[in-house]
Amino acid sequence: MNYFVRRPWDLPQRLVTPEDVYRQRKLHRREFLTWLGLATGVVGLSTGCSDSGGEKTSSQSPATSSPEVPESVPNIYPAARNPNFKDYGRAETEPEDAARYTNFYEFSTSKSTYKFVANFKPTPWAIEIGGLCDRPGKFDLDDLHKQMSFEERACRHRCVETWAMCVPWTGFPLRDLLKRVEPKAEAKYVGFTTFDRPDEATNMARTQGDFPWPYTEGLTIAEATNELAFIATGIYGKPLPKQHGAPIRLVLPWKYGFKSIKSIVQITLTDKPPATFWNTVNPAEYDFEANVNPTISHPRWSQRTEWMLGTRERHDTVIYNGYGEYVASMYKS
Ligand SMILES: Nc1nc2c(c(=O)[nH]1)N[C@H]1C(S)=C(S)[C@@H](COP(=O)(O)O)O[C@H]1N2
Ligand SMILES: [Mo]
Repeated sequence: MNYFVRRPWDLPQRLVTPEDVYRQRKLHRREFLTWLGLATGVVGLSTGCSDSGGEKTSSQSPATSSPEVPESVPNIYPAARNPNFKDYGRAETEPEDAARYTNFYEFSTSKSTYKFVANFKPTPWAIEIGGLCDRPGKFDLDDLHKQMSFEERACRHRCVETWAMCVPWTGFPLRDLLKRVEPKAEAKYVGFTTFDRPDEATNMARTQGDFPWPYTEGLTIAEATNELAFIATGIYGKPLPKQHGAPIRLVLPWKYGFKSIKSIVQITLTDKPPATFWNTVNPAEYDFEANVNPTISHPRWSQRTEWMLGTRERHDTVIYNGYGEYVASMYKS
């Protein structure tokens, strides 16, 4: 239901540029940023957005509606691009197109999650790593920024819903982090958990009991230590905007997007497959492995093709999202 109580600071709906209008106009990057500048507060002060299922937007800072840099920027930018992931084989997605169409259920079931992230506090941040390892510990993000070796990777991303994007992530291979806790030989799986803060994430608060919060994901140890499994703290040469999973997330370009868990607070090494969010919600539609595969239809739609954020260009979907040379050997049974 769309409802809102008009307060003096509420602006009429017509002052809010809806996404489809923005798309039709195909605004230039510069124009768009100007628009954002002019619109400071407009997006945030509006309520009852048409695509938000009646969710109310709280007051927002303009930074949350754009890919602009939040507060303090660690001096890891620009990170050198890894030559193995130099380009996409397709056009890069415009930062605004990626930032304005995101999945982050903790904040909203709409794609406009950037409108709902104002109360989320991604600093300070730490990740606890434990389970079957010899050196469990808590890793502060500020320390990781100093200690890890950062690189940039141009990666294709494919959501199970058939949208796709090509974006440059900044971060480090997941295996570089796992190495530091010295996994035991019995560790066969790696589980990941997102923050559990309903006070900062309204949809999480609203859907307690309906969804198995907090969001969780998992990989086999072989997948987690594959060169392609990446931890990102940045996108487009800047720290992650909140809606992209600030301040630290997973990037698994050969798997459907839901595996690439955002805003990670915990990593656990286990000997059994960990329960995962979407697989728990609907195992018939979302399997644990979830490798991109055009020949296996989702029960409700085909996976043969995909469309790019922004341009809406269609492409044939490729097995393992085109990353078979890195990962196919893991799935030969
Ligand atoms: N914690 C958390 N992580 C998440 C999600 C989510 O809802 N919550 N959505 C997933 C889905 S379905 C996709 S496609 C990607 C989207 O990443 P992006 O929104 O940064 O493009 O994040 C994944 N990680
Ligand atoms: Mo997704």
